Amino acid sequence: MLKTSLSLMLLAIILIGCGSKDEAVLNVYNWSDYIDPTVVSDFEKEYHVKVVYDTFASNEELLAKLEGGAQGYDVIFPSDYMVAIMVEENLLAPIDASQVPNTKGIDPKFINSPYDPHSIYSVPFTYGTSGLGYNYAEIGEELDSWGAIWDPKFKGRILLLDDMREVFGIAYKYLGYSVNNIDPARLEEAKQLLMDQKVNLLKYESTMNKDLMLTREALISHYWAGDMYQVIDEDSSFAFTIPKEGAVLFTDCMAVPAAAPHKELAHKFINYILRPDIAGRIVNEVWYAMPIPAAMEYVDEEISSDPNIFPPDDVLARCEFLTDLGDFNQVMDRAWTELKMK
Ligand code: SPD
Repeated sequence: MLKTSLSLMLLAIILIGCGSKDEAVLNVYNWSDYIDPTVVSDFEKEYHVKVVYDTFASNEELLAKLEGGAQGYDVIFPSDYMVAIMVEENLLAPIDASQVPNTKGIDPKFINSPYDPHSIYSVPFTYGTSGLGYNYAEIGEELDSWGAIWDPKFKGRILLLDDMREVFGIAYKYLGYSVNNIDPARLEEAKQLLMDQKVNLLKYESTMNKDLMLTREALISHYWAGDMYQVIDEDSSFAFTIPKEGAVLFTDCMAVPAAAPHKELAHKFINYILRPDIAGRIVNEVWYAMPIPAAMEYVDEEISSDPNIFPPDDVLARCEFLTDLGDFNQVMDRAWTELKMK
C-alpha cells in the first residue's frame, strides 16, 4: 500500500515537472536595477509564465545585441534616441494598442514623441535626467556644476558613465552646446576637454557605480538620478544634483523586437507594467518617475515631492533629450574610442 502511494506521488511529481517544461516563457532585457523584482514574480504568478530576465548597461550594448541577430528577447527597454535608431533599422515590431489598453493612462506629453512620432513602436516606461552623485559628507560642500569633474581636488575619485552620448553630453553642456551637436570642431573641443578630465577619472563605469561609491573608492559619479537615489537611500552621506549647465533628459521605453518569439505575452507584460498600482510599486523601488498620473497615489511622498526625480519645468528647460545623430554617430564613436584608449 505504502509502495503504491509512493509511486503515485512520484508520478505526480514527474507530471508537475512535465507541466512546467511547457510553461510559456517571456524574455525581458532591461537596464539593471530598473524594476521591482516582486512585480516580475507577481506577473509570473498572475499569468502562469516564467520570466527570464537579463540586463544591459547602455543603449549601444542593447543595439549591438539586436544587430548581432539576438532572437530571444520579447520586451526591451531602449531610450528615446535608440528607439528612433532601432525603427530606422527595422529592429522593432509595432505595438498593437488594442492589446495594451493601459496606454490610455499615459500622460499625453509622453505620447507621439519625436523619437516615435505616432507612438507605433514604443511605450514610455520612465523618465529622468543624469547628473552628479557625490559624497556630500566627505566633500563638505554642495556641488552644482559639471566643472567639479575637472577639479584637481577630486583626482582619481570620479566615475563617468561608460556611455558615449552621456559623456559627450556633459562636455557639450559645460561648453554651452547642444547635447546633439554634430559640428566636428565642437566634437573635437569636447573630446579635448574630456581628455583633460582623465587625470581625475577613476573609470568609465555604468554598472558598479553604487558599490564604488558605497565603499568610498569613488567620491563623485556621473549617474542617473534614480540610481543615485538608490545609493542615497542606503547611505545618507551622498547627494545628487542636476548641474546648473543642464543635463541629458531621457525617456526610457518598452518595445518589442521584430524577432521577438512571444509577442502576445510581451504585450501583456507591457500592459501590466502600465497598471497604476504596479507602476507605483516600480517608482518606489527604482526612484525613477513614470509618466502615469494615476500611479502617483501609490508613490511615496518622499519620492513624488523630490525635484531631482520629478524635475519641475525650470529644471527641465535646461535639460535636453538625446536625438539620433545619423551619420555623425560614427564620427562620435571614433572620438569615444580614442578617448577611452588614451
Ligand atoms: N538603472 C537604469 C538606469 C537607466 C537610465 N536611463 C538611461 C538613459 C540613457 N541616456
